[in-house]
Amino acid sequence: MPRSSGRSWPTPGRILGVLLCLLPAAPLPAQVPPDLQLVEVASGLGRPVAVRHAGDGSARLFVVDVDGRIRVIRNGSVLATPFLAIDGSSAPPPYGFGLGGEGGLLGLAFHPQFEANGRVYVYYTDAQSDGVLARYTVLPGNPDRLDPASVQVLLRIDSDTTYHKGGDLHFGPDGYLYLSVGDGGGGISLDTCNRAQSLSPADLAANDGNDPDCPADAGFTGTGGNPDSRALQGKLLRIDIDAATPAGGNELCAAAANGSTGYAIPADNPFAGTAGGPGRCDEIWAYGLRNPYRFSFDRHTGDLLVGEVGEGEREEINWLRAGQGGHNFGWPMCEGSLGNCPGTVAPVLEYSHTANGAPCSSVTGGYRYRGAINGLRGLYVASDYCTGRLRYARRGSAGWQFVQTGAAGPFLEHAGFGEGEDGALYLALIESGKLLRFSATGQDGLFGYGFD
Ligand SMILES: [Ca+2]
Ligand SMILES: [Ca+2]
Ligand SMILES: [Ca+2]
Repeated sequence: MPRSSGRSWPTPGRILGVLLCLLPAAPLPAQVPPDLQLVEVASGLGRPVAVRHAGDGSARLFVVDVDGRIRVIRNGSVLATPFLAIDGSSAPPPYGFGLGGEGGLLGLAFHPQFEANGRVYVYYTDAQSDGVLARYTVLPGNPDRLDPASVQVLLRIDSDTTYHKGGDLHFGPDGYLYLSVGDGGGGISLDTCNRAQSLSPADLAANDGNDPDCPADAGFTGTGGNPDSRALQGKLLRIDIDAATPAGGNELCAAAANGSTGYAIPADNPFAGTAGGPGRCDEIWAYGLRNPYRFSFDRHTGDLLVGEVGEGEREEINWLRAGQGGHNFGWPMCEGSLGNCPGTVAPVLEYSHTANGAPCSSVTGGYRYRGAINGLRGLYVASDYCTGRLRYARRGSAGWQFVQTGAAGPFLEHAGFGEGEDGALYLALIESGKLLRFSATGQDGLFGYGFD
């Protein structure tokens, strides 16, 4: 990665559960199990950045290759035909699929009722580096393939650079779809277009005084894109994809010209309608983010943890309790706890770019572990794309704190995490195209996930 801060790709059983509920809660571990190891479970996965399960009891894993493929791992084998192959010819118009800078296929989420409706959501960048949220449906009779012809574009976000794309996608425990969007700043950038702090289109800077890159571009608006979508950058969005918004006046910043969208706004979004002030984009759940590249939900508590890639000083983890939105996480006035940003929400975890003598830093947000390894359960696991150092954190009476930092690992490899249906935790290696599983043979066993 050429910059120390931006993220850029290298060029090239129920009964047991009842019993467990009667037991006193185990204390969170103070450190990771001594026999914890990363075991390779698959290779030949392209350039993976995310891992998902379908929640349908199939135990399949789906690996997102940033180059536009989603590969299926079934019974330990990578299927020859991808779940989805999205490229310049198969992606819908106007601009297909693109791989500039930090772009590509970035996010994947399975509908909570996927087993019944076969619906899958992806987020990618097009050839103009603008963001696209699209829905696909599985081919009838073949749950290992998506039907390319089923594609429906739900939302497009104008962006002016190839950097700070965010792009992670998850359904929350509330059934709504959450999408992280970076500020679109170009490489090292202090977001002088004010995208991350913009709650309404009127808050966007007309020009940043250096480059004329703040206004919407004609290629986007000329193809039906909503210029107000620029105000969705540097945000976490929350939308209801099981409903639509009819034509008419509204405050949806990615609506079509007549106001309609293929999604609706949950009534308790912080800026739904005139909540929080008139004109503010209804899609916004939280804001003040630079590059919320990877985030996750804690499958037990429903809390949301966001890995926020910093600029030149700090990497941070932001925490939202289940069902709570409207947070301003401070960017660009603050980077981590550095800066002056009264009234904003500080990260719960952060580390310096010079920690452990690191040559560079770029946090890769992970998961709060809820798998079968007793000694790891309840710890939040993240890594760093530059240093390859795994970090483990616990939440105790004093709040969140790191309990262990791993040794330096492979450079530019740790690009994304994911959970299996059983709660197993996986790490994707983007350069070598491998998938690793967290394992600790001495501690796997009886007390499977479901107990905290
Ligand atoms: Ca654009
Ligand atoms: Ca509003
Ligand atoms: Ca922050």
